[in-house]
Amino acid sequence: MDYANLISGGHPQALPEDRPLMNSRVLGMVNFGPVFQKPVLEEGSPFLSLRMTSADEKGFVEQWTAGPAQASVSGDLVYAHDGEYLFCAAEIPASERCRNLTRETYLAAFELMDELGYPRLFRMWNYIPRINEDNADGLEIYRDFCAGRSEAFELYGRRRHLPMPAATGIGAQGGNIAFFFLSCRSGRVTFLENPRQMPAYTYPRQYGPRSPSFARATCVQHDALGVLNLYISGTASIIGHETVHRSDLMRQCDVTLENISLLIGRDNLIRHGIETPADLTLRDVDFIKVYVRHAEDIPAVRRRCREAFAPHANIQFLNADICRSDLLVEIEGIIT
Ligand code: 3HB
Repeated sequence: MDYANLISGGHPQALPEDRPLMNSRVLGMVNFGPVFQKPVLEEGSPFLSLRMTSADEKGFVEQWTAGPAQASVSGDLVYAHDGEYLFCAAEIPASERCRNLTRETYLAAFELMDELGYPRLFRMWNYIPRINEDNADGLEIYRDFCAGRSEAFELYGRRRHLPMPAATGIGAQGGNIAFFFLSCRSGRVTFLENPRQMPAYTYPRQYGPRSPSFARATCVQHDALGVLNLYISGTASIIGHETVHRSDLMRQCDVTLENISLLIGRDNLIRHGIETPADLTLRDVDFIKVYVRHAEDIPAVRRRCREAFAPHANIQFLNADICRSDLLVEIEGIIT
């Protein structure tokens, strides 16, 4: 699968007018800009706009492309698929508590994957406004969201085994909760954990009524094509299950980068039965998103990330709240 991160002032790249409506190579587009718009089909492709910047920031558009794709809408789900990959985006409508609608929307998404024949869910992104604020019952919105998501995995899992994918769960500056995900038909998928982090789905009760449902990374392999892609979840300054270096931005950056290095390092890949021709390091990570809680911290985080990642790596920095109020930075990326 190709991944193109188009920088176009917060608006999708103009698409050629002669593009056949049902034969686009665009599986989905996500705008990281100043305005939220629920997923729609735009020019025949799924398009979601997240409020992730202030009004005067440029933002960027992420475009997922694959083979000739068919796009459609089913209830709240907007999706496209090409025979191997499914991209799907959804909004979770606003309510005083999001648990039930999160569960129902997730279940609808799982059913769509099943119906269309793309059961191997490998990467999800969840954007959650007011993530660290309380809902109507005094429960943090992220924890409320996690409860509904976890129920969806549990309920669906009774029918068909569905391992938890790599994911991101991060704040948005407005709009409604929205998610998008990628699943595939025949790729070999392996879900990775980090040797020095407790799996998030086994976090103790202190972090909420139900644990977050995600793996630390997913490896997707198409052996016949010689393709190996590694999707790294949102990663932060957590060791075991605890946040470390609570108010120290640079130390949080360093632990986060170390966590990614350990996750993608040879020992951990071998532990998960994955063989790569060469050792993977931070220099191999691309399509990076860095979420920074305080806008004024972005320059320092940018400098640190520019040193750590390859000079040609595509890195986007976003000012966003992170799922735990003591986390200051979170980093995700892809190795292709
Ligand atoms: C999540 O809840 O899906 C999640 C949250 C994070 C990092 C990765 C995944 O802060």
